[in-house]
Amino acid sequence: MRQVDHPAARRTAPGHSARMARYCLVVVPTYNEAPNIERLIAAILDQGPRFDVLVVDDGSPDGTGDLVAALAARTVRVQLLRRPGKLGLGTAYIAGFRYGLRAGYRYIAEMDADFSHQPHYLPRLLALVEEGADVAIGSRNVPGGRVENWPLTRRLISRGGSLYARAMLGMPVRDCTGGFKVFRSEVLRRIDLDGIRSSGYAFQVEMNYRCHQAGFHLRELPIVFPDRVAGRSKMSRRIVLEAALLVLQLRLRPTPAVRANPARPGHPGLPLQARELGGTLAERGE
Ligand SMILES: Nc1nc2c(ncn2[C@@H]2O[C@H](COP(=O)(O)OP(=O)(O)OP(=O)(O)O)[C@@H](O)[C@H]2O)c(=O)[nH]1
Ligand SMILES: [Mg+2]
Repeated sequence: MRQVDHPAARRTAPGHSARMARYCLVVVPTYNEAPNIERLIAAILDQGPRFDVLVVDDGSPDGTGDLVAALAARTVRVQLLRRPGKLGLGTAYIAGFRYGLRAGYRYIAEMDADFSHQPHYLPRLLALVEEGADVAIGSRNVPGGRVENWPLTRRLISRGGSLYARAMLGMPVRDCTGGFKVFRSEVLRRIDLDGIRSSGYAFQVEMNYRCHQAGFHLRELPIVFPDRVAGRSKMSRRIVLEAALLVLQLRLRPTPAVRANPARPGHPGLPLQARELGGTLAERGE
């Protein structure tokens, strides 16, 4: 099976010039998303030539990785990062972000594979960062945004969790736990990704917090968020608890939001460092 982890090596493929090289990479973490993934990738590519897709698959037993590998063999716009087992959502995002930085993408997006994050919002999220925001967040909790087909308990956990995180951490974000976002690459270079240990909802809260602390401008786009259409949820009580504890931890012991930058003091962006961008997943213990 082909593992595609050096897209730059294939950039000279015939027909490649028609696409907009390395503009926005959409990182999609997957674990057992075979019923969704092909349709999702097609829908993302349909949003226009500015969007490429990177699937970060954790050895899904249902063959998700093989489905993506077949698509990746046909177009450079689809890329696949395979990890040997279920290593967690947080490290999957980080591996995807590093991959996008290494490949030189200008914008890096993240979204779930289950169609709760609808691909047609991607151009509008991208427009927000093109127009000056540093991070654009697909939000269920601003006017015009909503969740569809979720049971009351799940709505309460989601809404309550966002209110709690916002109040405790003073973040100007109404949907703190959502994972449908577009970042300016500079933001991901500047944030200390090595310092992020959390997964699941906690990962989203921590990223928002660090971005806000670092002075980046976060904007929310109202989205309609339907429940997943196929496949199984990986949500658990543990994930909710992890997020609740993380908020307390950040409140009590705020950690530096950004990496030190002796080379360019006072500059909002950091030069790419060979160690960070060249390290393999194995070296990083993933
Ligand atoms: N690579 C990787 N992806 C994961 C892992 N856990 C979950 N995912 C993916 O992360 C995305 C979000 O997971 P979901 O199960 O949809 O979690 P959720 O959106 O909070 O829960 P539902 O609303 O019930 O779907 C999906 O695309 C999953 O396939 C993991 O350990 N590794
Ligand atoms: Mg989901």
